Amino acid sequence: MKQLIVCVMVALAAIASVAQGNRADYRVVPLPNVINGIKSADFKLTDQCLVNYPAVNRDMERNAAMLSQYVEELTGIHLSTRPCRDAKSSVSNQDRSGNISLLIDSKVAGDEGYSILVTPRGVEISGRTAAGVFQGIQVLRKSLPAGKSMQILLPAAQVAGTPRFGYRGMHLDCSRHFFGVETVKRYLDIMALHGMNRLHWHLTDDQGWRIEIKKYPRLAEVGGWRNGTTLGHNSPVNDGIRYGGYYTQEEIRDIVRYAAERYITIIPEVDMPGHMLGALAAYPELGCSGGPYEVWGQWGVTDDILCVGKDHTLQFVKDVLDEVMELFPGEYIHIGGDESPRVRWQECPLCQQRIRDLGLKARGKQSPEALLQGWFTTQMQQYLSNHGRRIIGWDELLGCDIDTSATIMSWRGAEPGAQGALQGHDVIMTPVGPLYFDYYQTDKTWNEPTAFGGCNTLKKVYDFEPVAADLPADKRHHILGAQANVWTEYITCESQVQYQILPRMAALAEVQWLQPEDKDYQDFKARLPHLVDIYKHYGWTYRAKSLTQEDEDKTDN
Ligand code: TNX
Repeated sequence: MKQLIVCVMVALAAIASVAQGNRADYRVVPLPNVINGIKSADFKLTDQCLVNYPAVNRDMERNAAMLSQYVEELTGIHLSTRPCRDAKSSVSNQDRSGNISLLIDSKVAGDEGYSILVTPRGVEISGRTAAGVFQGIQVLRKSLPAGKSMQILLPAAQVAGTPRFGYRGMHLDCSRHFFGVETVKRYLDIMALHGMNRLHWHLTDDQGWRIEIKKYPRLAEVGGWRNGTTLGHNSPVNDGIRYGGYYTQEEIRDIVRYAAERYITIIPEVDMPGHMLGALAAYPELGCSGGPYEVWGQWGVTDDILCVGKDHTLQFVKDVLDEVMELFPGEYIHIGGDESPRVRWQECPLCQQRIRDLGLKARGKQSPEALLQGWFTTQMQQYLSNHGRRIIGWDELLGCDIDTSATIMSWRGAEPGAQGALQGHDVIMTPVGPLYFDYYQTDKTWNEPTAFGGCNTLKKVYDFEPVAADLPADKRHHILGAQANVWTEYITCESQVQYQILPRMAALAEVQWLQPEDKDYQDFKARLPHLVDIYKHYGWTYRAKSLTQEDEDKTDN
């Protein structure tokens, strides 16, 4: 009897939840450009619905499987997928009825634009490309109420969007702390949910070399391990615990594939000629003094960098780049170029000989050594360009006399980026303020996990404008987009990574997708809790205090 009563109560509760209406809400983050309600009945999403896709299209087949997986993860409703083949290799009207259909439609605006049409008869998610359809899938996914249900009502509407910027990035430093394959994949999942499409993967640095290079096995085996890590902000205390790890080439291929399935391109960074202690520890002959060197257990900038007076060093870098290019098919390779002190070069007979051979003479603010870095960078740029690739470098490269085919990542503020654009460089905006997500998200730091410093609040991220107001019209196209950087000196585990990025990634997503006139912080804050429900549903860590009004920092006002 008792059991029967419980069953009846459970059944009543289920009916009540459907009766209340488990309704989708298309006002997601980032906000679609168009949400036009249609006066008509809702579409009922149940496990009777199929996800149709054009049979001949492999990408659309995967999109369909992904949509089905998302819906099931969020709501428990299982949708089968179905390949369709009408005369135009698409989905016939008859097949569309009662179902969700994924469609390629050349009329949808933008390479990654999407259009969603919901009527009582069916749901259509269209894009000019499969990547656009995937963005539409993310919007539909985010519109669903998270939690078990039997039926979800989708209000009849036309919803559409196209991103403002083509480059919508996140960065992850896996050198200072190492994050395994599953963590990187989850990072990509989080990016996909936020409509982002570029992962800048920082793979090498003074504190650890993290990518297997077959020709130089010691890079990972020796350069991938340090004997201990300083505690706190370079305190005199070192934990003395051997720390490290690296990705095998097979793991990298797996991650690159996983990203591509989510329409995310990975841009690997091999930082040079500075931030190279990992490599120097493995192959000391690559440095000016010949070593010995140790993989660093502290943070900061070391004077020990690659010796570019030796031809051997150049050959080494080219060999490494050969393997990197094989692993990463995207157009861009990031070659760093930041924080590269030149004191070793000033003292190194081989580097000085190179300067003389090249006839490099101080020019204005540029020392011969700065020009030597420019020469080195240009060598690598040309090497990559001969292989059909382009370089990205940190904004220090602007002082090194490199040509405008290099794309500049503006990190020491937004001004270097604007300067770079004026000179004709393409630019990606990643200024420390407010796009360093390793910085604190509040000025009340006492209850926060240790961070690098700074104060990049949710609101500051939201208010960031990548294109300087006074940038001339004919230079504005050089600003390709924006990216947040996640340096991991003080970020030791996955939940801390997630805490630093969520919900700031949501604010960045609106910077990347919306036109400035369409942004509205209060409206964003009202839409954010639903996205956070999805974070919770997936068990991701986020900074809950950023959701409440009370926590807004005085620095915001
Ligand atoms: C500067 S951004 C660096 C990194 C540090 C970061 C800490 C850049 C090109 N270099 O090496 O990890 O600051 O926020």
